[in-house]
Amino acid sequence: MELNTLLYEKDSGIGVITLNRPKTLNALNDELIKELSILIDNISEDDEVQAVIISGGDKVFAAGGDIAFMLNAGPLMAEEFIEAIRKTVDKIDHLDKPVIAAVNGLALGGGCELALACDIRIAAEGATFGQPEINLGIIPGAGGTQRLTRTVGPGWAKHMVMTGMLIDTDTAFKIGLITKIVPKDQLMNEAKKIAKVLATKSPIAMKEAKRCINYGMNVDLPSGLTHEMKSWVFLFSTEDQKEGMKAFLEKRKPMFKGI
Ligand code: CO8
Repeated sequence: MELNTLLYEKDSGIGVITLNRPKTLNALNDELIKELSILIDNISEDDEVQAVIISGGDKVFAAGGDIAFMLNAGPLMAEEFIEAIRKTVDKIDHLDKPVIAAVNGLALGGGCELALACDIRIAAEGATFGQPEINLGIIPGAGGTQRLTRTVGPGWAKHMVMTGMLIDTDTAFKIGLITKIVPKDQLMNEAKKIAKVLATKSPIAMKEAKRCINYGMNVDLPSGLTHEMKSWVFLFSTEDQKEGMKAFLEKRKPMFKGI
């Protein structure tokens, strides 16, 4: 697949996607969203990939939706654009493989929303997060009022979305937007280290864990617990469950096959 706005490499079961529109600080336009959508579909089908990292390279994660592209949009074009973005961001959220956002520099607007759709977010020292759409006369449209609220709670989500304030890594860590802060030159190493840990687990248990947590955020507790119980029972029909428990008792590392 030829890519103009993204870079993609595969290394030992880990797919690394890099946003690549440096002149606009990786602003997200329709071409990037289309390419990301197709790439996620391909990754979903690729059994060799067991964990995914999304980064924006050394300087910036993404400064948000492309403002120049959106300037003259009317409601119809805005709807078309945001639907494509929403479907793509949802694909990441629903991907049956774990996704890590490795954030360097700015993750603003759609950039922050893209990171929010990932399962694990880590950031380099000096990174900045925010939903500054209110300053442009709009609101977040790719999950910023929803995933952000579910991640950090309504207090911080309202503070960020309504004031448009930007927050540093210490604050992002404190409110649970990210789970790790690392030195700038260690960001990709750390992301790969986490991805490698994820890649050693049973892909089928990983898939169920992600599904249960995502499902549980959108339903009441009894429904979430029922869903979890069904997943738990289902895993006892897999070879990976037998292998995981057998390996523990035999004091060796499990060899999971995802079946
Ligand atoms: N869109 C288009 N171009 C951008 C964007 C952007 N979001 N951000 C920066 N650029 C461009 C600038 O226009 C500039 O271009 P040029 O060199 O041609 O003048 C270049 O990138 C460098 O930017 P600056 O000169 O402004 O760099 P600074 O370091 O001075 O400032 C900032 C960096 C603080 C990031 C500043 O550029 C800024 O405030 N950018 C806008 C941030 C913003 O408001 N983001 C939200 C956008 S709206 C949005 O995301 C909603 C979209 C919903 C879709 C979700 C998609 C997943």
